Amino acid sequence: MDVLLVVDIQNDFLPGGALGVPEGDVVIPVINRLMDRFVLVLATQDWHPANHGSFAANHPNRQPGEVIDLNGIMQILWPVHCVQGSSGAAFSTRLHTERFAKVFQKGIDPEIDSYSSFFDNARRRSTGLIDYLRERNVGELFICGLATDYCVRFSALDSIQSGIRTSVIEDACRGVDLKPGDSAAAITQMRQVGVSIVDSTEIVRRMNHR
Ligand code: VGL
Ligand code: ZN
Repeated sequence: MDVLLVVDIQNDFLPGGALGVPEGDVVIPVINRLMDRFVLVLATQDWHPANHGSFAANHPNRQPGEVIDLNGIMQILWPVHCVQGSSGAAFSTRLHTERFAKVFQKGIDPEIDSYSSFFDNARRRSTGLIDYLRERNVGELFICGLATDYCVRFSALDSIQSGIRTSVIEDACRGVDLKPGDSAAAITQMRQVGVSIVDSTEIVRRMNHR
């Protein structure tokens, strides 16, 4: 079975949000259209406690964008975002969330960040997504959402590494681009390890002909 994974379409990642991704909102109608084409749609939600170690505000004299060592792992510091239960952590109301069969939350442990939908950044704790996909005999995983250079990228890399056929729907993703070109580099890296980079129109067309 083909599965669509919708990554982090939360208010804080949309323009005007705490960690607003440029043009992040334009992917919402694209994703709504895509969801019509999949029998199984899954989602992820960045879901941090207020004391999360990835927040610059939780480290004295640190600013967003700076890099620190967080329990042995390189950590980019972010503005406070996606705090559990806050409106910023909620999915956009424009998104057809009623199509989500299950939501996998990540970034819950204050000691470690989790960009990937599968594992935390130290690959210690699983979100349960890999078992869920294997139990349902996933054929191919199609990934879309925010942000291309973080959660989409690390999810696609873990998916491929787990032996799952993986596509990233490029026009249904947008990146943070902390450094200009980060998203383009992420696309190149994903392609190099065997991720198919596809366009939503291609998917919608392909599925129409089955
Ligand atoms: C993300 C930065 C921090 C993402 C999450 O969803 O790509 N980026 N937390
Ligand atoms: Zn986060």
